[in-house]
Amino acid sequence: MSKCKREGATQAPAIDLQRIEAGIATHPRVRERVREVLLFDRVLSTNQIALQMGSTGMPGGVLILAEAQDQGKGRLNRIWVSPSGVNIYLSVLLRPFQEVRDFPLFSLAAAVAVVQAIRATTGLPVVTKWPNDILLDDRKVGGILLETGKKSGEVPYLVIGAGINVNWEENDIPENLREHATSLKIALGHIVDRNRLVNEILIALAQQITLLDENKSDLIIKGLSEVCETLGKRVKVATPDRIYEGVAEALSNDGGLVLRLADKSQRTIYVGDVTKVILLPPSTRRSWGAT
Ligand code: BT5
Repeated sequence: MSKCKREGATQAPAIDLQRIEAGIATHPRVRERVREVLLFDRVLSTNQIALQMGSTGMPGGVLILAEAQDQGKGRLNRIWVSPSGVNIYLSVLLRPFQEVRDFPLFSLAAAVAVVQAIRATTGLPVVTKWPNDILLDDRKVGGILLETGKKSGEVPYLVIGAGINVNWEENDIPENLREHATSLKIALGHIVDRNRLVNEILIALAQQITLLDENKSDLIIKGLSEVCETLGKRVKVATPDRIYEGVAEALSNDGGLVLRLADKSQRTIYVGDVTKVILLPPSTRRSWGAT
């Protein structure tokens, strides 16, 4: 037992390759999608490994799992904090037949799948924040990172990465994240079986990808709209060029966030970070900072 382990803390069981493979084998739809699973103790980033495999011509259908990441990636070169033995870090390498312009739909499909899987495993009311956050009690419990690549003459590849804070203890979350991050265990008060959750994610992901293959992305958008806490809220969206403020009215059929701006015009945004706008009482509203 490690010296720094807190008294009374119960250790989460390790990720078990055999259990994950057995779970895959029992679901024909998952079996069709995932033909190989690789489990690592520690990697720089599961996405990076899957991207490397893609770049060397490896066929799709590989699932990479790791117990820890030293350089877990978020979007836009951000870091995904990835401590060992408590959370889920997974990446799936795919070679979809869809056009590259439709690849972003896979990120939405993954967000719906992760929400469904967490709800099915824990009953917790997790939601999404557009575009890729998984939230619980208004804090981030997971995130999705979609990356793509193409070697000339080959089918483009796509990597769906998901990080989920499963059994992270509150005291182990770095201070700068503590206010904004949580874990399933913190909410439930007990350990969650990561092996079961990984298998539930794969089942839900296979279902969502089947919808994409059947040209039913409208059902993914509908599913995402039902669990997307951003909709109906007054928000600020920081895009690479500027900040927009408006009411998040809907998701477009290609997964953009449709904003109603102050001048009543509509704008659909595809890349950005959302923050909610807290409406101040009318007396103070005039001094509210413009963007
Ligand atoms: C994401 O980025 O939310 C995508 C995270 C994807 C991580 C997975 S893990 C498996 C696979 N392999 C990888 O290398 N990555 C994927 P973004 O929306 O940019 O959010 C990043 C921000 O979330 C950071 O800047 C922090 O503020 C915060 N953050 C970092 N680690 C966190 C954590 N473990 N839990 C909650 N928030 C975190």
